[in-house]
Amino acid sequence: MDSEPGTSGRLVVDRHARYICTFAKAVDTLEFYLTEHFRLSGVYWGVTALALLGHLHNLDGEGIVKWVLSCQNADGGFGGSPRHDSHILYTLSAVQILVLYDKLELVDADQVASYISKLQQSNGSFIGDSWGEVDTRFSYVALCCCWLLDRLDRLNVRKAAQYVASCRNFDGGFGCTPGNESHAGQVFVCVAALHIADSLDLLDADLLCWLSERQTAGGGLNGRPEKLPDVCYSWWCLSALSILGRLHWIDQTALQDFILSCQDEDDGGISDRPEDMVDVFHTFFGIAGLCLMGHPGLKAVDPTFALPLEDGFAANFLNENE
Ligand code: GRG
Ligand code: ZN
Repeated sequence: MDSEPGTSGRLVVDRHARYICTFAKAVDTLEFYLTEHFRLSGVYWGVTALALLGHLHNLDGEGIVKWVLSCQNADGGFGGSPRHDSHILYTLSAVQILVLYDKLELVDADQVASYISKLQQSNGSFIGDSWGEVDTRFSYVALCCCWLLDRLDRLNVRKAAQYVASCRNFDGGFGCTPGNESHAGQVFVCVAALHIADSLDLLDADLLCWLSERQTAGGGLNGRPEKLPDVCYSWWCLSALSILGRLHWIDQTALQDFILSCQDEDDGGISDRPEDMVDVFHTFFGIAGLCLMGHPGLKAVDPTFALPLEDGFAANFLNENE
């Protein structure tokens, strides 16, 4: 336990695990009702963070898997909660949670892949749901989901990659659609999408030194020029740098210190920046960022699929591309 004084400056693993478990069990709070529409992603952030902390056993996995399955709709996709309309984002969260618990066989992979393949447009892009928004986030999600389901052949992968490449800007970064401003979140989804599509040749890794410029004086990373640092960019930037073999572009000691300074050392959880309120999203991305930097006491994370590497699920994929 971390009950003794002097936790300052080190990761309070047990307290973060306790924070996530307490949050998962709090079903009568205002926050619980306000987050209903994206709960499936919230569960993915929570259970993946717990797995990376080595505490996955602290939650009722069987109950979680049953709840995930109850979010699936007749069209094959998943909604953010039971009886919510399907969206590609929650479909990926569902698939990731099932992979984490090694229960992917409980879904009909063809049905889920069919839902995703219908979202691909003639120019290779993807819409997120029946409302028609296009975003490179959805390109990544489609490729990631179909890869995890072993159904990549259900997509036009080359066209998907070409569309993603068409969202590349003069500064080397990527936006959500062609011509849109570069943002570190979009850089992650585009680099990871091109990785899955085996099309990293469509980007210029050295031009992506834009990512190294995201580190601010306090060690934290921001998502675009002139913006404040935020713990979640530790993931969005570092995962892309890790895929490109350029983690050394960042001062990792300074970034780890920044993430540690965003911990609630008493009650656990990590916030976006020092002194702010903690939340499960930043707790997950802070821990996952630390994992990418090999922080002691944490499991390794896959930068492309955002899942623990422990079970070696992606090992063959990574080896093929090295
Ligand atoms: C499996 C890890 C994983 C992701 C699934 C949803 C998704 C795919 C990716 C999201 C990528 C993305 C766009 C992340 C950025 C999120 C974020 C911090 C947005 C905030 O943007 P602004 O403009 O913040 O509000 P700044 O920091 O620019 O002020
Ligand atoms: Zn953030």
